[in-house]
Amino acid sequence: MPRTISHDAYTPRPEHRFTFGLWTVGNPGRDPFGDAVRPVLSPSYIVEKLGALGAYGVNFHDNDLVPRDATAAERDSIVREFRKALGASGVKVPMATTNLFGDPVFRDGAFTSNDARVRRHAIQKTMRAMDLGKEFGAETYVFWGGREGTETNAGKNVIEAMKWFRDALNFLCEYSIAQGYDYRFAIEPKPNEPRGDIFLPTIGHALAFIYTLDRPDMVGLNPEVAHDSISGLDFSHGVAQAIEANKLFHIDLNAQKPGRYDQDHRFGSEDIKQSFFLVKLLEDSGYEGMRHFDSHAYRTEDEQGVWDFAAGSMRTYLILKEKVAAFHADKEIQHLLGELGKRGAAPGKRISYGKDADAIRNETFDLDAMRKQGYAYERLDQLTVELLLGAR
Ligand code: GLT
Ligand code: MN
Ligand code: MN
Repeated sequence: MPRTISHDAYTPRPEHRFTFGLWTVGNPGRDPFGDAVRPVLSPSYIVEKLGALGAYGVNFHDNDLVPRDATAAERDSIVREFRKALGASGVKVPMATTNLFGDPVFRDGAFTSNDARVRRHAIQKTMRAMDLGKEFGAETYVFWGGREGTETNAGKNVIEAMKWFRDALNFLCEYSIAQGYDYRFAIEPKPNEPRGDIFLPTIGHALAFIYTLDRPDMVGLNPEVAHDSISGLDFSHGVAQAIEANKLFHIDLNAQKPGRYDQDHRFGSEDIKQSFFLVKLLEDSGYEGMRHFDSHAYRTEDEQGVWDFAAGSMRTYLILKEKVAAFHADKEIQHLLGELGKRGAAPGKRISYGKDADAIRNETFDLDAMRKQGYAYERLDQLTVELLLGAR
């Protein structure tokens, strides 16, 4: 029986900036070991359903919308129909991207394939996909280099590959400017899968690479929860570093158990505390970008399970957002944070050589007292856990 949409404090609305990919809710459940378990949903139907659930937008790869072998006439009619569905539902297209991983031609990578013709084809495909995204007003353009990598280092010169990757992004930045597209490019790091090892595997690798580009200002990051969690990293640390560098252009939310394949589970379904600290970081930092759910329903599910998954992703985010407000309103938590704040502020929160050189050179420290004092993190963490468990 279809569930009715509940209207309460956790009802998603477009202003919450929740988005899904056509490939996420449209995921038919195919995996390396088994066939699809759900029928393919049309882009227009997906848009209608997402609009009804309160999502802000929908994102796509070129081939999620226009199949690889579509004729020009087919492309036009698909575009027309999709535009109609967007208009009727009010759903926006804030982000677009290119499928540079599905076609066998990309088996050795796209921008970093050892075959120069493949590299040029990847650039052409991306130019056309950028055109398509712009037809729907996309502002962010994601680069997930799923096939950029290796299984063996015997056949690839990674130093050369980095240069090819850079050339491609420089080229496409110029294309965006020349066309007046004004895209913001967002690189999405991932350590592995589908390649044995993927280039630019972490937020840090990607960040360093961005500053070697011709136009670093145009390029930022699209980090994904699952991709850092696969490697056992603390995702919110990477996101914080990206925010501090003004490079958080987009974010992919989902859930993942460390050390496994890329699970792309419903946001909040695995590590609640990590998810809470992530929502807290996004909300407290004033991040204004999209909250994109790059995840899909369990393979066990039928279509109803897909919409339960989508509604649940947004609902959990809003519940955690409320918990963030409760954290800020909790007197004991705030008292402990206040004490920490005092310690951090005296005798000066930030130092500089010009202002502090003499003072620090000659400062006398009460090391005995400093060595003895704890930080009360046990109590703070317990209070956080109690708050999340509903015991506060
Ligand atoms: C693919 C991948 C994701 C990327 C998408 C964008 S495609 O589903 O697993 O992490 O964000 O290309
Ligand atoms: Mn993923
Ligand atoms: Mn992703």
